[in-house]
Amino acid sequence: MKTLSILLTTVAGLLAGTVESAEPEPASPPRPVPKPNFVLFFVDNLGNGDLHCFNPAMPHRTPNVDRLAAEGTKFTSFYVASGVCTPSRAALLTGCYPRRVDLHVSDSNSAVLQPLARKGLHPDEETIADVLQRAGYATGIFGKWHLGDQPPFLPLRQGFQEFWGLPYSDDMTKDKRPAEWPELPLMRGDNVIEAPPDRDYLVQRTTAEVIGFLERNQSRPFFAYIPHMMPGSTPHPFSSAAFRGKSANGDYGDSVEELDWSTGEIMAALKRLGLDDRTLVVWTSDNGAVRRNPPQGSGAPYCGQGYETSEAGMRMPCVMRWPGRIPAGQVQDELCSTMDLLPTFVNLAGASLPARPIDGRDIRPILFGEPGAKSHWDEMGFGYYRLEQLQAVRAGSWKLYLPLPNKFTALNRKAEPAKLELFDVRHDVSETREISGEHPDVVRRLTGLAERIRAEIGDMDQPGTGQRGAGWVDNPKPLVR
Ligand SMILES: [Ca+2]
Repeated sequence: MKTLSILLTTVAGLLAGTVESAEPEPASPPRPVPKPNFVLFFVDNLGNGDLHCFNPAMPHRTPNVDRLAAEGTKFTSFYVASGVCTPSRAALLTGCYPRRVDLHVSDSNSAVLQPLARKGLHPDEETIADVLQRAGYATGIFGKWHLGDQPPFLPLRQGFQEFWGLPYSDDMTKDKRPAEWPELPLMRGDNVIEAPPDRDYLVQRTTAEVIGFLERNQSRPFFAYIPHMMPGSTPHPFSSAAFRGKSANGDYGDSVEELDWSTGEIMAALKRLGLDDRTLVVWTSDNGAVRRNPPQGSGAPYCGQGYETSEAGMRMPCVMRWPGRIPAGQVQDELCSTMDLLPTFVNLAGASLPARPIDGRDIRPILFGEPGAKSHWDEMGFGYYRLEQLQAVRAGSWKLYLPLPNKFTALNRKAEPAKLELFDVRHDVSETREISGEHPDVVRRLTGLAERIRAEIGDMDQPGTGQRGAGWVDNPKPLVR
């Protein structure tokens, strides 16, 4: 009876609507935008100059990433939160400075976690996978984890429903420390399935695993995190037989060309499944290309190399594609960071932010190219850390290198005095003109921002008020005997 009466009322309302056509139509509420899928490529040790779309002079070829850039937006002031693997990955997944979650240094005070580290990302930290899984997403990681290899720290404890890949870097092999380290473990879920795997085929197999995940989850929203293991940390990056010797840039170029192939295969799978227009694809790297002699990767046009707080170390090539939402063929130079992805994905997915403070902010207006969209980092300052040391800060166009009596110039904490320097890294991207003398007001403002970051996140021996602890275990055990 109740149903009938509602129906009658509705019919009456509709009839009334047709007669009163002179009345303006009530504004219909905005149609809810369907939740996008997220596909996040996070390759290892690849510099800004290593993609043709960011550096046409690079001899190896990247047509598939170039196509993503043509169909999406290139981000030219996109930063990772550290120049090395573990802290950079911690920041990406938690939206926090590495030092906030205590992964800026390892258990042995070195730059990255090594096999059997006692430390890992605290299981209580909420990752992108945690927040998206709670919002109904399927979550999978395919590639390199590197946030702790002990059972409480593995990906399935951090919001991922599926894991295929390595718990740490592919160069952490038994031969380096035969008495302590196990054979390189390839894992599915919590289990080691091979040790050691043939590293030539890691990119190919990762690609197949990703495509299987997309096919299995095509009818629900998903988050595919693809931290490819290449080009990685060895002087001779690996690639499969189909790519070996095919590039004009040696082993390094071969491996980048295979990463590009992988991108093309995954995009083709999204198209085949009819998902590519409802998928936000992000393609970037965990830190800049490292120094090799002769040189391999490139940070062009920036100064420096991977592992540092230089622009080449932390300013990454980044492409984002989402047809109809992210403008095609555009270049976006607002300052963004991997730390912004978590809160941005949260809002796109209708998910909830982590309970504890994070450093990134929702950058949807920047992604969508809205006129006048500004970076929150311009107000807060973006801090460049190396190990436990705050070395520089950027806001707007300006990058201030802090005056430091003992600036770490290497990962082993070799240090030397460094003077204050100011560069306009938006217009002078190669940092050719030091201009602190011309802009004392800018120096003062950025110095103040550095003090705020230092107070909250910490610096050297000074703890920050916002720091939280990492996870620890007492008796780490090898994943394979
Ligand atoms: Ca790395």
